[in-house]
Amino acid sequence: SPLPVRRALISVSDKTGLLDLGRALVAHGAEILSTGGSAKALRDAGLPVTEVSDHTGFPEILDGRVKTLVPQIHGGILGRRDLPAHVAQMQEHAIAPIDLVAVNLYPFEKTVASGAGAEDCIENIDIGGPALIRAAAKNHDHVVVLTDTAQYAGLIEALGAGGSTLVQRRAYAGAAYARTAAYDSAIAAWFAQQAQDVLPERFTLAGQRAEVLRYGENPHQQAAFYRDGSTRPGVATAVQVQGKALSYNNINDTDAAFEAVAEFDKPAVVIVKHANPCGVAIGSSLTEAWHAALRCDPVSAFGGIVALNRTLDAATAEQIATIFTEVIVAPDAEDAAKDILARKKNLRLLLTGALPDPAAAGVVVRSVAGGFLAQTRDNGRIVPESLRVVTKRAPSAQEMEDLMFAFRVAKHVKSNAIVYTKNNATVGIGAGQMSRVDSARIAASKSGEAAKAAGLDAPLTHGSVAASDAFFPFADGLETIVAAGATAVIQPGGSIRDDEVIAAADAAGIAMVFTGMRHFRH
Ligand code: 93A
Repeated sequence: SPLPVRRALISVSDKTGLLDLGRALVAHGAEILSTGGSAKALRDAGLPVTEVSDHTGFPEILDGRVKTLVPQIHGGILGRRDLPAHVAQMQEHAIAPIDLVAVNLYPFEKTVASGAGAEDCIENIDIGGPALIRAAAKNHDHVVVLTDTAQYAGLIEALGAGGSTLVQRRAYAGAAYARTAAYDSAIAAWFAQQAQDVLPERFTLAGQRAEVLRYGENPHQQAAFYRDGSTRPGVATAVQVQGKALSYNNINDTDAAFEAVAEFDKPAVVIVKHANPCGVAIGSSLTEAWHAALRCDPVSAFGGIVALNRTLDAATAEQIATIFTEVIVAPDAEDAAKDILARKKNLRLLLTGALPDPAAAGVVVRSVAGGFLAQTRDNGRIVPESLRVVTKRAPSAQEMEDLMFAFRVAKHVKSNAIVYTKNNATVGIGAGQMSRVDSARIAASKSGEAAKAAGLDAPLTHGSVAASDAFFPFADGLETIVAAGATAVIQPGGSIRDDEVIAAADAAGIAMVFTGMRHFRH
């Protein structure tokens, strides 16, 4: 017979669907117990809720590390309602039965994916959540366990029919153990990766000379290209289909362009000059992305490196061939595209076979006088969940998407980097300036030039969003962006003058989010 819910425990990090679930439980007469953040969200929506700490008489302690790890809670979940001894013990210890547990865990996987530091990752290892889930799943004869927001609708429907069925509870219990197993294996994988000594005490650079280059950055410098055996798809492993030999600068720029374009899932084009993007766009097709990327700064794009994240098609090849381009790099190219480019004898076409994984770990090295610096690759990637809105106005869904794009581009622009984007394309890029406010100004004025070239009167930055690769030390950089007409800004935050910068954003009525992650690139 269907099992009703008299008492439910809700403790969720992902609050999606929380209120719907809460309302349905209350409507069917259930008492809701809940932890800090979840309880607040329910209470704010006007739903009656009892804090777990009030229920147990034991406060949340150790910064929330111990919230639900108490006998009143675990006894309430694990007690067998069909065993008189269990029922008696629960009564003796004033343990009230809990019939439903809805938990989703601290976002460990997302925290790792965002490139957060070890301390942050460890703090996001949920202990109480898996314990609740495993307890409820074990006692699924008497308790429903929900571990996925997608399960709420099914449970709400069941409540309407008098309660959950055993078949349903078993299915949820199985899903619960699958979830905690996946969660723990993600944690184990993270530890395994941490344990690798990527920067050993003795570091030997080894490579095979693949090519003696005509010269280095300048004609009076000698140069050679070495491969280190890495299989990462990119300039070192690519097949050159046609064109002159690559130069030192070509290789460096191609690497920058291809690493940048691999960041995007949608069809994307990155045009690079002197190791900086001068146009980046995503679109529904490569042709669309190409035109949008070119519009950003057509003057600089002359003699540039073009990277694409899809098989190069004939239509796009035809368009790229209309302007002078040094290198085109893509995972692959259609035969018809190759035929079109074959007419341009000097143009190099590089095919890599695949895209590199931007999130993959790796080590990058650069030399200084008397030694070299090594660091792990900047594989940090922000995710929407890691962003914090700091202004009175929150970005719209569209602005949020644009901000994510802009920040991802900024990661590949030399510091100080300011990137304005609009409609999934950069409209102004300020790179490599010694002051952030100069980068903001240059990017805005470049955008004005691009607008003029396109025959438009309004600067393309009007109604754009802007990304900064690092925090604004003063409000002036932010004010420059506001003056350029941007409506939303994304930046790491963390300046001692964040308050001033936020106040300037609020005064202008724009939205701003903090990423908590910096993307310096020097
Ligand atoms: O820090 S914990 O491991 N210790 C606990 O006792 C505990 N109880 C629930 N994490 C714990 N939780 C987790 O808190 C849940 O799994 C859920 O992800 C989160 C909900 O917290 P809040 O309701 O305060 O937002």
